[in-house]
Amino acid sequence: MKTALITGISGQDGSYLAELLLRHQGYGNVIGLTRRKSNPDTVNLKELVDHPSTLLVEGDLEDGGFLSQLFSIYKIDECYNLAAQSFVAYSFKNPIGTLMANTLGTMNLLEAIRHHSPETRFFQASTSEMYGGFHNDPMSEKHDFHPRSPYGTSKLAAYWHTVNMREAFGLFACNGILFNHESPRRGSDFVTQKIVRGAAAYKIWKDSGDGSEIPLLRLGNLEAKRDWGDARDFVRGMWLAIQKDSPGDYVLATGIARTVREFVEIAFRHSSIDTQITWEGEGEQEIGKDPEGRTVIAVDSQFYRPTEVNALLGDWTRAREELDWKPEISFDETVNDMVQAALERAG
Ligand code: NAP
Ligand code: G4F
Repeated sequence: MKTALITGISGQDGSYLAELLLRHQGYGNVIGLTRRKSNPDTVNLKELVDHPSTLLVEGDLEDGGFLSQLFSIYKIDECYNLAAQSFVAYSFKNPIGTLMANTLGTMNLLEAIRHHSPETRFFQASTSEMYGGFHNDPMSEKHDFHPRSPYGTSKLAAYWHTVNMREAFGLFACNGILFNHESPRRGSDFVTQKIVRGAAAYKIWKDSGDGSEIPLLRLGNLEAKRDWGDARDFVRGMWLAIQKDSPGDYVLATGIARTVREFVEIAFRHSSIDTQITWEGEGEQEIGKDPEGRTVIAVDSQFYRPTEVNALLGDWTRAREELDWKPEISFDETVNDMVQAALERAG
């Protein structure tokens, strides 16, 4: 039975991937890399902490010596590198920290594999942010990269390092070029989670009728377009990529893009919230109102980015043809699950 190492197991993708490997693919062991916290938040790890085949190991991707030790002690068949400083907006505030985790961290892992466990198969969580949004047609593995944030540049270096380790030393090292993917486990800073939690807070405020101040959802660029898939589909694609006879790089996407504005309208229209948003004003003055004319959404320039990726749309033909992968969870199901989870959390 196989042993997998998942970095970033406490994150959205890491936790779903661990559950997939243990529940559906019969892995003997999943080793999860976690960082020590003074107040551990194991919400994503609920099903994993007590699982007899899960081993949570405390450590940091930036500690190359620790990673080498890990690969010397355990026989690891597959390594999924999902750990990252993954928030694009924060990468402008902390570019060096972002590079340390995302680029140096990936290089540390690949060095540990190269020197201590060259048979380990390696999957790198690369990103559609590497494209920068300059292409008008759906982006495939053949399109050029032009990152627009320190996050994007850090991930691009890690992408090419992964390719180089494959070409230079014959490692089984593959990249998933992942377009945005969401779920109830999405981190609270990302726009979709912010929106569904905002919608849930509005609904609870409306139902309470207690005369308190209406919760205001502050957002940045409403026109940005993203190709939003579901994390539970994407972790299956990661697993399929590492099962191939030979390593390759694969776009995982849905091929449908929507604006942030559309996401807001859809989330608030959800049957549990049942609110039609109408818009007034323009740019930084724009607001969204509920049917009673109350301001529910305000555009706030603090959420604009110094450089924006305006639109991302993926072409996942190669993943369909070579991995037999396809997105199975519809956009509506993802939004529905996220709204329900946000309501439960807020309630
Ligand atoms: P996430 O929820 O933000 O999780 C990131 C994980 O990385 C967390 O477990 C975090 O640990 C861990 N981490 C951060 N820095 C670390 C370090 N220096 N050492 C060890 N662990 C560290 O991210 P996600 O949405 O699951 O995404 C998974 C991967 O896919 C990331 O690499 C991301 O960049 C990439 N990606 C995601 C998307 C998407 O739409 N979700 C799209 C393209 C690419 P803590 O819990 O301690 O913070
Ligand atoms: O949800 P976001 O922060 O995700 P973003 O920047 O697309 O990055 C995510 O997807 C990447 C793949 O393409 C991953 F590599 C990365 O790790 C991460 O998972 O923002 C989406 C869009 C942006 O255009 C942003 O400017 O929403 C816009 N936006 C508008 N208002 C906002 C907000 N984003 C955030 N986070 N918060 C806002 O209030």
